[in-house]
Amino acid sequence: MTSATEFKKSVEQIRKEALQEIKGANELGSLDQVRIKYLGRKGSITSLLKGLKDFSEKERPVLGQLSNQLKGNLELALSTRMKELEVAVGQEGEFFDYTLPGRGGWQGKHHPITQVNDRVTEIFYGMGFEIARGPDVETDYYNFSALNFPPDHPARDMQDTFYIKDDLLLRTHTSPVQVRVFEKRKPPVKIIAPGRCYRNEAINARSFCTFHQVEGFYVDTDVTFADLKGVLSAFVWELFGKDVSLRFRASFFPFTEPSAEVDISCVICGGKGCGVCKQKGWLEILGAGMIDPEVFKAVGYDPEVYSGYAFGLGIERIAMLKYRIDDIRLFFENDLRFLRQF
Ligand code: 2NM
Repeated sequence: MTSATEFKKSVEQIRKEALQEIKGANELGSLDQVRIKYLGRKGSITSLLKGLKDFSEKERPVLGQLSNQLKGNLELALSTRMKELEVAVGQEGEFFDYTLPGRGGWQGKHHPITQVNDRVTEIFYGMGFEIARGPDVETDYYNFSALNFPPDHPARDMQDTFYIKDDLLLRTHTSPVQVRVFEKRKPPVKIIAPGRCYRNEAINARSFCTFHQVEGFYVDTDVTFADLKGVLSAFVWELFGKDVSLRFRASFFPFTEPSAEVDISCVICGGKGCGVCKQKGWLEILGAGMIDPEVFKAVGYDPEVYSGYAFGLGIERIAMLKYRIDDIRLFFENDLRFLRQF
């Protein structure tokens, strides 16, 4: 049985010893031993608190408060010392191998549509075509009237074209760029116009509200349909290889006469017939023709002096064939799991 005075003495004694040992601990392991010695289940402070029950009701609160102060005191000293030792470990003890090679960053890439657009553009550039661009927002004149679309042509319907105002619309093809070039320049002109187009169509695996076109034309004093066949054949063979055959089918466009749709032998099955070409052995990839005299009249070229060909192709269509993609919407979702494959 100890007296209150003796109890107070041993509180001070424990405080002195414990603080000294905490200060003296030089690594986290020995510091933890100090913690166990004083604050552990069988530690000196724990037994001190247990001894409180032997004191009178009068003495107990004062002695209890003293013991709790001691406990708080030591806990603070322990955690302070622990932080000091942790910092020291980080600065001196931990092994850092600065000869290790760095972790490579992510390599960015061009979107597959950009890649195909650049390739198509490069091929025509190599055949002497200049590159022209124009605005995405166009007037009815440049998008339709100057290109010989009659006032009641279905493409002019709200159902097919995104109108901004009465006379302002999102271009449905890149042909208005041609009209702007014709207005500014005199033949010979040999130009391609790559760019984004917009159509108010029902969205599905095959068609989307926006897509990319490359259109081209050549106007001079004696341009013929044979020149058109030559340039398109050279383009197809450069893009898909020499084994591919071309087929020109008669067609209709308001801005060309005669007009043709150009098929290539199926790049998947080689022409035998498969799911991609729907057993036909042929794939449509281009529209083309000789520029209609009405277009020349609209821009002030004399159709008696000049002739020219024009053609247009869809970048998404070519990218889908090249990479065997069956849904056009994948190009516009920007899902990295898709884009990282190109
Ligand atoms: C196509 C198909 C056929 C075309 C015509 C013209 C212009 F302005 F010179 F008359 N530009 N593009 C044309 C002709 C476009 O795309 C399928």
